[in-house]
Amino acid sequence: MPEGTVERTLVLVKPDGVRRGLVGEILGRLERKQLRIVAAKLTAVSTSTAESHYGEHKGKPFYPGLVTHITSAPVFAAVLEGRSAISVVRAITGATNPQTAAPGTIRGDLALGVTPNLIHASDSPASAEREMALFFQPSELHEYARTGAEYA
Ligand code: IDP
Ligand code: MG
Repeated sequence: MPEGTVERTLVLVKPDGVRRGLVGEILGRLERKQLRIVAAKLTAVSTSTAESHYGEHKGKPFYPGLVTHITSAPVFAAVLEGRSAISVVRAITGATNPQTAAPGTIRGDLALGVTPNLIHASDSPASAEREMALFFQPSELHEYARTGAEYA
């Protein structure tokens, strides 16, 4: 049994991932790690939601471009659940800059730029709670058992 408590984390396939047709590839990598999709939807991100979601970056040089990017086309939002899901999804996501992200990670293998780096993944339990509430109502989160669930 892997260590760690069961956590939920917010994943966004960013507009570049949706427009490149990589939603299935990205979610598939997470599902194959036995993370459980407990919520998912294609949704437009309003400017106010983008500014709240990325509030910690307000004032940084890349912030305006980041808000423009995340609102430029729909995102595919999902909540993934599993043991140590927050750190496990961050590891599969890879480093922010795809030029230095490790091969085998989503960004290392597939991303083409720093702002359009395909995926957002929550970085702490507090961030996950805040970000999940921005994108999903409690009624949109589902409970079920996965079979063969190493990380369930
Ligand atoms: P993370 O997504 O790996 O957690 P953060 O530092 O939280 O990275 O930055 C949030 C997002 O802002 C990144 O995923 C990326 O899209 C964008 N970003 C971060 N740093 C830069 C930069 O130096 N140039 C352009 N975009 C950046
Ligand atoms: Mg971050």
